[in-house]
Amino acid sequence: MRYELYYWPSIQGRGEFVRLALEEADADYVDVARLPRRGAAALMPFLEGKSTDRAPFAPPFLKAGKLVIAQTANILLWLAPRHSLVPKSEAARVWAHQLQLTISDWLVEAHDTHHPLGAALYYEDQKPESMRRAAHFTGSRLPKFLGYFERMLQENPAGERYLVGKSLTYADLSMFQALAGLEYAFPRTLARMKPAHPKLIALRQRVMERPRIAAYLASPRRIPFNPLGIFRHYAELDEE
Ligand SMILES: N[C@@H](CCC(=O)N[C@@H](CS)C(=O)NCC(=O)O)C(=O)O
Repeated sequence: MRYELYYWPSIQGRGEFVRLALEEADADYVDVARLPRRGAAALMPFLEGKSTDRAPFAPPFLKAGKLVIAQTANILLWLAPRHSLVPKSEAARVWAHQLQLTISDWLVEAHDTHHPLGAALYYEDQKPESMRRAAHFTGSRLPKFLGYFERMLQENPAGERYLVGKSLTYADLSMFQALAGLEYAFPRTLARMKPAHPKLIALRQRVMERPRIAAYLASPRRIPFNPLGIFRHYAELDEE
C-alpha cells in the first residue's frame, strides 16, 4: 500500500517523527503537500471534513487506504507493528507508546520556549515571556526529560542500546529527532548536558548511522531545521 503523509510542506515539525518511521521501514509513501503544485492546500479537504468523516484536528495525518489517522503518537502506534518497528508483546507496545507520548509532551515544551503566550503571536511580540520560559526549560525541564530518558536506557532489561527491548523501535527514532532538534535550538545548553547523558548520545549516533536513516538525512527529503519550525534557534534563548 502507498501511504499518503499530510503535513505542512516547509518544516520538519511533527511530520518528521512519522517520516523517520516510514523511511526506516522503507515504506512506500508520498509526502503529499510537497508534491509539485499541491502545497498546504492539499491538507484542507481533510481538516475541513470534506475528505473524511473522521477529520483530523491538525496535521500530521496519514492516509492508509481508507483510513485517515492523526495524532503523531497514534500514527506511530498504528504504523509500527506493520513494519517491525516495535516488538510484538502488548507490554512493549504500550511502553513504546508511553515513551512517544512523553516525547510529545517534551516537544510542546520545546515549542513553548519561543511561543509561551501562543502560536498566534509572533516571537518578537512575546520575547520577555520567551526568555523566562526558555530559562525554565533549559534549567529545569530539559534536565528532567533528558535524565528520565537516560535512565530508561540504563534500566532497559534487554540492554542499553535501545529504549524498548533489544532492537530499534520508533521510540528510538523519535528520541533521535528530539535530540537533533534540541541541539539545533539550544546548542550551548546541549553541549553542556551531553557528558551527563552518554547513553542517549550513543543512541542518537546509532540511529543516525542506520543505512536508511543516513540515506534519508543526506537526501533532499530531509528539510533542514529552520526558523519556522517547532525547534527554533534564537541565540538569546540558549543559555550562556
Ligand atoms: N497532538 C498533535 C498536535 C498536532 C499539532 O499541533 N500540529 C500542528 C503542526 S505540528 C498544527 O498544525 N496545529 C494547528 C492547530 O493546533 O491549530 C500531534 O502530536 O500530532
